[in-house]
Amino acid sequence: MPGNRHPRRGTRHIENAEVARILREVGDLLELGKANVFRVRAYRNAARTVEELPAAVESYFDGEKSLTDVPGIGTDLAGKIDEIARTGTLRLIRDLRRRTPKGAVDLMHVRGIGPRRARLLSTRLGVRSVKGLARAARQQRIRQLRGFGRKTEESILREVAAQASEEQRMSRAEAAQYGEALLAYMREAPAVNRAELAGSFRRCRETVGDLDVLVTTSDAPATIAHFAACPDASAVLQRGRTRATIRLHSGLRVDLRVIPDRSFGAALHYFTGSKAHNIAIRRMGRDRGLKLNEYGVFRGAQWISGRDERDMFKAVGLPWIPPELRENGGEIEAAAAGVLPRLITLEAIRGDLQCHTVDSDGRDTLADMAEAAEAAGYEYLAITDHSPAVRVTRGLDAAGFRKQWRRIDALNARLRRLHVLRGVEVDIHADGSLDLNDSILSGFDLVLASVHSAFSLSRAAQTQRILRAIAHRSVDILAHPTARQIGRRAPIDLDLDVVLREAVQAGVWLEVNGQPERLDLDDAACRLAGSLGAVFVVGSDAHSTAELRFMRWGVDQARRGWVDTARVANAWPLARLLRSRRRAR
Ligand code: DGT
Ligand code: CA
Ligand code: CA
Ligand code: ZN
Repeated sequence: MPGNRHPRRGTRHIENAEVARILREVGDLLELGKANVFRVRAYRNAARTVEELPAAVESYFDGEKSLTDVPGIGTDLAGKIDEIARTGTLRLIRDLRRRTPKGAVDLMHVRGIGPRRARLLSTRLGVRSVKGLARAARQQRIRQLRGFGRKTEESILREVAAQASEEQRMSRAEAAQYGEALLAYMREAPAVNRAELAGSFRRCRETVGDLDVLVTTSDAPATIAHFAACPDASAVLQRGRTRATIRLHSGLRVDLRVIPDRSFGAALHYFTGSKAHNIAIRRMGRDRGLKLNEYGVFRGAQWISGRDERDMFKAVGLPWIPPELRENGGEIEAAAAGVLPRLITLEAIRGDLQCHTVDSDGRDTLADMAEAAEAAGYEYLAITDHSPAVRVTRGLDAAGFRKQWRRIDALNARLRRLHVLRGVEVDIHADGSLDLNDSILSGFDLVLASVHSAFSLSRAAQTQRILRAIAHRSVDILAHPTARQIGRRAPIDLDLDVVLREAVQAGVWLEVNGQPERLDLDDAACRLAGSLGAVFVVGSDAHSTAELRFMRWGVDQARRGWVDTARVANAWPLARLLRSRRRAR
């Protein structure tokens, strides 16, 4: 990890995600205050940039490197970020909040409500929260406002209901920042021996409801006090002798349990869940005359084991089952039969097969991306810039790609350990045709095809569209196959079963995209594809060198989908990968 992670004196540690959250709130508040759009956008872009920094923000204030060297961050923003890092907040945000109608920021996060409507709802109807908004809609008060009709009111009610369920959950990538920081913080406490994250986070679910932290300690009261005093906590919701719950400024709740040393494995198993998995394992124990709980394995009143998580499985005659599989979805039967998959790991990944450069919508150059991939230990990297149809991203045309190939050749002559592949992410038109013609497509080492438009075609039309793309002989990989963006865009309506079967039949590999908001295919689709005999590719879809690390999230999602290392093309050596491509067969 480059850079110095030690905060300078006078700077408390703050997560990049927290800094980003504050910058985003400034953007929202400015927009509500009718500020200049460029100023609003500058804060939102800065939030994204901060999230992607390769090191903690405070490491940018100790001389060696400077935040102002980061594209998009000028001296003004750098000053603001410095203030956040020093004080945990911003004077500006306090001023803005004072001038903004209460609750308006929350209202703006309801789909269909922009700053103008949020202001009106807050000032005219006195709506102060999303709950209040739902109440006002049910009482049919919203339709009485000018510019709001009955239809708007109904759609607001639907959105609030839909968001109520998903908004409570945080994406895995964001939760990871808070969770890992909290673990480090808990491990600093003198009495703490072990600290681990359990729950849905350990099972690698794509979102988490809350975080579950387990610790063993020689001094439970001191450890609980340390937890409650966490600088990231906005409230202590519960506090007992062996457990406590806090809420972080981001809204994320964290449960802490203090565990006796000899029960650590039992508690880790219990609090990792899922509940359905736990119940099934406990039942197996009961059949053997054993009691299994969060303290251990018992025969009658006698404690037998539970120090190590393996003890829990051993007690019921099973090998250890990876947390990602623990959903009582067949993992217990597979373990009993000795046919658990050898799940793909980050270490097994030899290269990345999707990334973008400044030649389309990436933020770093071809050479930068290649050098970063080499530094990450990869053997190969496919550069897969967009084709022209993806207009917002300024894709490359045939001539542009030919020029890029010459630069790739020159790069390959220079690089020692990494081989750069000539790739492309070619757009699939609404009718299923591709955005580049065969004469250029045949010149690539690897062709990814994907959907970036016409998301709302009928199921039949959408399925035909993808089938037609798959039938195209130059397509090697179907990238982010459902085009969903978590919390923003539903998956396209597809007969996934038919599409996956056809892809497998044609020898088209299926991507598991590691962008935190994509994670596409998702876990269930991976499992289905795997059962049909699919070959997978895990890609970061990096748009900067920092985003090459998104491989991690793709691997996690693939693991949840039971993906075996042997079935992942980019875990193969380059020669095998090239030989096995659809076009080579
Ligand atoms: P989440 O937080 O909604 O993303 O999902 P989890 O799985 O982290 O659920 P959470 O935080 O409520 O509880 C953590 C784990 O504790 C859960 O996966 C299994 C275990 N657990 C919680 N309540 C029960 C229960 O009533 N019975 C059993 N057997 N296990 C439970
Ligand atoms: Ca949880
Ligand atoms: Ca919990
Ligand atoms: Zn894409």
